[in-house]
Amino acid sequence: MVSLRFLLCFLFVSSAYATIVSHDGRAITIDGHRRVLLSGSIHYPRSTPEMWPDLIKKGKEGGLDAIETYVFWNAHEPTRRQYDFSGKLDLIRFLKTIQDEGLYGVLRIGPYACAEWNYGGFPVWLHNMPGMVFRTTNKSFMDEMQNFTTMIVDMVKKEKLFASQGGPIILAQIENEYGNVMGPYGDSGKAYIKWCANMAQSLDVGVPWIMCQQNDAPQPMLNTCNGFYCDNFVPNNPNTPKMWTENWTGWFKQWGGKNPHRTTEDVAFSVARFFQRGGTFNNYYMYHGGTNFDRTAGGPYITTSYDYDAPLDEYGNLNQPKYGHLKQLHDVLHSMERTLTYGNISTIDFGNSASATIYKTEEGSSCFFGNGNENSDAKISFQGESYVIPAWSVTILPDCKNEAYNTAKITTQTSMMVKKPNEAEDTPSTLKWSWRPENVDNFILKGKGESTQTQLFDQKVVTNDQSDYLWYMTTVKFKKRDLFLGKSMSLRVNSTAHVLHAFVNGKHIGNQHAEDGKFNYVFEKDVKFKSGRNVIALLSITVGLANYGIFFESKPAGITGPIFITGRNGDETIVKDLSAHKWSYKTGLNGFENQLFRTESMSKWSVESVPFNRTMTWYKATFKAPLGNDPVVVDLMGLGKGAYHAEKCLTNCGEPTQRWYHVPRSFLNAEGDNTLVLFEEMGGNPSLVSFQTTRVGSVCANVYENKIIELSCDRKPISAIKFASFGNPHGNCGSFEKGTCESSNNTVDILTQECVGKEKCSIDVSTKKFGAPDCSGAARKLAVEVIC
Ligand SMILES: *[C@@H]1O[C@H](CO)[C@@H](O)[C@H](O)[C@H]1NC(C)=O
Ligand SMILES: *[C@@H]1O[C@H](CO)[C@@H](O)[C@H](O)[C@H]1NC(C)=O
Ligand SMILES: *[C@@H]1O[C@H](CO)[C@@H](O)[C@H](O)[C@H]1NC(C)=O
Ligand SMILES: *[C@@H]1O[C@H](CO)[C@@H](O)[C@H](O)[C@H]1NC(C)=O
Ligand SMILES: *[C@@H]1O[C@H](CO)[C@@H](O)[C@H](O)[C@H]1NC(C)=O
Ligand SMILES: *[C@@H]1O[C@H](CO)[C@@H](O)[C@H](O)[C@H]1NC(C)=O
Ligand SMILES: CC(=O)N[C@H]1CO[C@H](CO)[C@@H](O)[C@@H]1O
Repeated sequence: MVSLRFLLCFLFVSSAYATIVSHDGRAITIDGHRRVLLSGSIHYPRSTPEMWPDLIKKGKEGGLDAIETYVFWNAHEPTRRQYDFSGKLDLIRFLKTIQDEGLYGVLRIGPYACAEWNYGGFPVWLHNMPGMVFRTTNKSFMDEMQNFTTMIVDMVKKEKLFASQGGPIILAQIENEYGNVMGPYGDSGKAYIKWCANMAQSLDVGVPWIMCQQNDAPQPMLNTCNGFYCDNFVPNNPNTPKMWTENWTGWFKQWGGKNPHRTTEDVAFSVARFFQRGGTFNNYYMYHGGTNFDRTAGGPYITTSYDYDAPLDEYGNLNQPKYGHLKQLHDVLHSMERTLTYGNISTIDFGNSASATIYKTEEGSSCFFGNGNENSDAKISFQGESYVIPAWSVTILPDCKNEAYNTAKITTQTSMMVKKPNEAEDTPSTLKWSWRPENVDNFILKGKGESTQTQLFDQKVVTNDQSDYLWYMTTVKFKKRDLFLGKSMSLRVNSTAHVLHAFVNGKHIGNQHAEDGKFNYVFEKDVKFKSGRNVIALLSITVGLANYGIFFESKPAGITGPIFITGRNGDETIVKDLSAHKWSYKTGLNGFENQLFRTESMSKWSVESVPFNRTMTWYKATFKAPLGNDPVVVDLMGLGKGAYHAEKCLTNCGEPTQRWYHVPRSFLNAEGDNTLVLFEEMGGNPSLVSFQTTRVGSVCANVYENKIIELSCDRKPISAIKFASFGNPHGNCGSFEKGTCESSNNTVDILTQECVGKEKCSIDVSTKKFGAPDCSGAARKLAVEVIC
């Protein structure tokens, strides 16, 4: 008896703890069962540990099975062999939060991440090691990559977080999108991929490894697809299931660029199409994009906001209807898991890009009707019934009879987010500012730095990426009788500085940055030099290091020259080549060095005549945290850096490219004072800066009859019905208008009774409730807008 009980106990323990993850040509299998897996990317350092449980819970409620993340090497190992896993870098805590929510994890170790992350996740010290070449068979690189990868795997194993140990992680990734760039690496690239595969395999994690965008991924690595559409993707081995590791839910935003948007219908179409064509694993890139805190944005010129138009917005709010429409899709796909992963597949081609795919098992069949034509609806007949499939859509019929879902028909509410002013008590509506200049005299007047070289260096080499700022300074002497003195002379700088400010003899002569996706540009300004000693000071600023491309690690940043002084006396002449002059270097700004942003900083600030439109200026204000729990943003309207350029401007001209910055609640003292410190490089007006909260302002729906629609103000009561019409209303959320036919019932009254005062209400859109207006036989719909 005793031994039997012991045995049972042992069996229980082993089965409860270890999960066997494998795969065949159809799907990932978990404990022997083929699975339909829906996964979403949430990068832990792009939110805070306080936000993680809510984000992951919303992922689960949105129908996800798994959360995927990269691991960010340069964040964890900022200095060689000195590690940081604290706060939002606490990878283990993030993985345990996934586990606590009962979801699976997908761990993309890389350690190359790309991800619009500074330098693609590579540490800059790695670049500065002698003879270093990234992502090829360079021994120094391979040693460092193996060292970091092994350390991450060991940490995760120690906490028993791989599924093989009873943990949540079902898949791991080595390298990342290497197939997109590997051509120029030649045979070394091929050898490197083999080495990556062997190295990963030797780490013995007990779950499959994936290699995305890698057509020659050696077995047993699984090659997978990334892109906006992956329905035509074919894995490189019949035993590899069709997996989509990056389905882009939107796109990232760049300084000077417009707000990226990918429609809900198109995201849903691409996913449904992927499953129609035999896909079984899909990951949304991103499910929550979040924020590039600190100096983590990649580049150059990627914004701090990494919202990505994802199903959860930057602050963690539901981005509706995207979130809800995809949740319904996930529920339908999960309900068909068995037929999708075990059914025999057959297709019917109806022509004009319309097709049906039937998944058939002994127990029953499931169908997809796809219409890949962007302009015309398809009318098809299937097993004696006729169906209309709207243009560019997929209809899903779990029983091959009844339409359960169509990607183009949204029955989820649209939420309009609003920003509200800070309502904290005794907070004046405007902030009270003090200021001080950045102390630049040593540089612009004296040209004095920390080290001197007779060469122009790449910024990465000098700063080790410890700062975005690097001064390059030199002195030039002219004699009274110098030919060009007093005539038209100019300073010409070939620059790869992301932003350049130039000073001559203490005077700011101009600034410039690269345009139109180019890396380099020529800065040229007329300058009056004096006889005797002249000081040239160039401040080079990085705005995120390159994160993608062939040999991207060696793309220059900073002022790599050449630098000339030219003169005009008839034809242009080069008066002096300064490239091999004595250059004095200084990393960083005084304000950062003196930690002006620390509350305990002793530096003097002035409250007198706070300047506007002044370059290189620090501003400081204290404020109270906004009341309540809504996410907090600071509105940097009025500040100068990153504003749209007039010549390229289409919308929001003169406004900053990114106006609002997320300030997570955990950064704030809920009671007492908080301090905001700003550094304005270009010149701006801080009097327009304010703190706000963001929340749902109004909610809309626009659905055909015989559907049920739920309206919710996200845990706040619905306060009024702004618009409602049942018939053929038109327009969009915020601008609905009545059509030519409308129910005579008072639709607004009906909805007021059902919804106002409630946090959510469910409306049965039927003629029984709203009456049956005569819309000449066309389907009737309800358009409604409620105020939260
Ligand atoms: C690669 O790594 C080795 C270190 O083993 C180094 O000495 C070598 O010069 C590196 N660079 C290239 C281009 O091979
Ligand atoms: C990484 O390298 C250091 C030496 O720099 C060594 O002590 C450590 O054991 C290595 N870690 C792994 C996991 O190989
Ligand atoms: C699926 O295909 C196999 C092989 O052609 C066949 O033996 C089996 O009966 C089919 N199953 C169904 C449900 O049609
Ligand atoms: C300087 O930049 C200009 C314009 O980009 C380019 O034509 C020129 O070749 C550059 N000079 C050098 C030496 O790189
Ligand atoms: C700011 O200063 C620049 C030149 O220093 C000037 O061209 C610009 O008009 C000023 N802007 C405002 C808003 O005063
Ligand atoms: C709406 O109108 C229909 C018929 O026109 C009527 O039967 C129904 O009771 C009305 N409903 C309400 C709530 O007024
Ligand atoms: C493979 C793929 O779908 N690439 C797309 C990535 O996104 C860019 C920008 O939107 C598209 O132009 C590419 O076609």
